[in-house]
Amino acid sequence: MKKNFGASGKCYTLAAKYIPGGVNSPVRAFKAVGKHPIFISSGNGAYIRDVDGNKFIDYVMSWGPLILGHADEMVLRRAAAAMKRGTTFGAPTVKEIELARLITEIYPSIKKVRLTSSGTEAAMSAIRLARGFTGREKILKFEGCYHGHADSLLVKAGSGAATFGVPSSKGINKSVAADTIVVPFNDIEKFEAAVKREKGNIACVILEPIPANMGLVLPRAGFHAKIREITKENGIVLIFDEVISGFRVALGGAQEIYGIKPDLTVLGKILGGGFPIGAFGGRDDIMGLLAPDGPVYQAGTLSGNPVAVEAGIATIKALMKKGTYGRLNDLGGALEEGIGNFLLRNGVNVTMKRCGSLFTLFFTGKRDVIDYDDASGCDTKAFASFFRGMLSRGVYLAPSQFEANFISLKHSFKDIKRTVQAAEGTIRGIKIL
Ligand code: HOZ
Repeated sequence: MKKNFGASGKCYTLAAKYIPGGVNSPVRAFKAVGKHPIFISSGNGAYIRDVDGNKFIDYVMSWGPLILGHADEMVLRRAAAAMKRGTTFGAPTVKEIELARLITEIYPSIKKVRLTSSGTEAAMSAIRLARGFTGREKILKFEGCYHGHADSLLVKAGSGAATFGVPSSKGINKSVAADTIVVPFNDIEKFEAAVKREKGNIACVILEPIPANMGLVLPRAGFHAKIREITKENGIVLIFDEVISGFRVALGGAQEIYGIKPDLTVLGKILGGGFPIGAFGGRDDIMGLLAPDGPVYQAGTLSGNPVAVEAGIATIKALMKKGTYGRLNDLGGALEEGIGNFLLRNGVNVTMKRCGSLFTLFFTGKRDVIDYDDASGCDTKAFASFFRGMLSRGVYLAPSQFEANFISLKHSFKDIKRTVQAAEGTIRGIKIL
């Protein structure tokens, strides 16, 4: 069980000389789990190997894109073929039409879609578009929801911002932050009151319909429907950020599950099959305001990159095959049942939240977790011990209490069983508040 992480430690020391914090995205630094990060050398299916030669069952899966697992043969083949034809042109390619058409067929709320290079860019552009469309300045988001790191969205944000206690980052002008209204997730009364108070000022409401950046939090019954109703009544653009939930909880994302039609949708992650991509799309009349058709500007050198587009098409087509979401749900169910039974038998105060192949274990004490306040009340020290214990047992989880974990189609029931055993062994040794 004892693993050697010496080579990763050396890499980290060297990386910190040249890269702030030694990483290119904060949550990767493992700071919240009291360890230096492991440096990855390769990935295959459900597994990764680090530079020390340790092998892990991976539940980070690059934070969501790898629903088909690492180095999926078909995605590699298609991406390699695309690369041979040239890696980028800064000009339209035929495959972009195919991906855009696929998206509009799978997401009936999306009539037109524009591709970007990341989810951050897509969310930022969707906000600008909503402001351009309504002529209003304020936006409303929910506490603990994360929509990338554009200024106006980095207010009470989840993910790494929550992990490191800077949910509202320094460097953001007060005037920008003042235009972002924040209300607790799952609290329809506070939402309604905020809309009433700001009557006529709110351009858009943006939410992760299934928040996965404060750990995984599930929406209360009827929450989305009420938001849809209120936004419609008040001429507010409703934006679903489905960067994580899109193609993950169902092919058509959370909007398919809950039967809601947002005005705009933000996509990313799985859409690029492991390559950088983002997208935003929605109603024809709103998307029609984008340059060059309209006055709202948005652009990008690598937008619609041909390699990412090809990998995305290959991934979506694989997901369209019968039984994929059933299998993902069965794997998630087996994990939940295995860990849940153990927690119950032993009276452990850990709550597991799951939606299909997404899950988080909250070290809560006895409470349920329905919003950011609940999540941030967790015993993060106990979580850190859990993380380290799992790592030493060969299971690589998201290194923060405020993130979700991802199961891929390459995970097997044997992997799940091993993970349950590792969790049992680890949790037994932890003191939880
Ligand atoms: N924002 C990602 C987690 N929700 C982290 C991205 C990364 O560190 O790769």
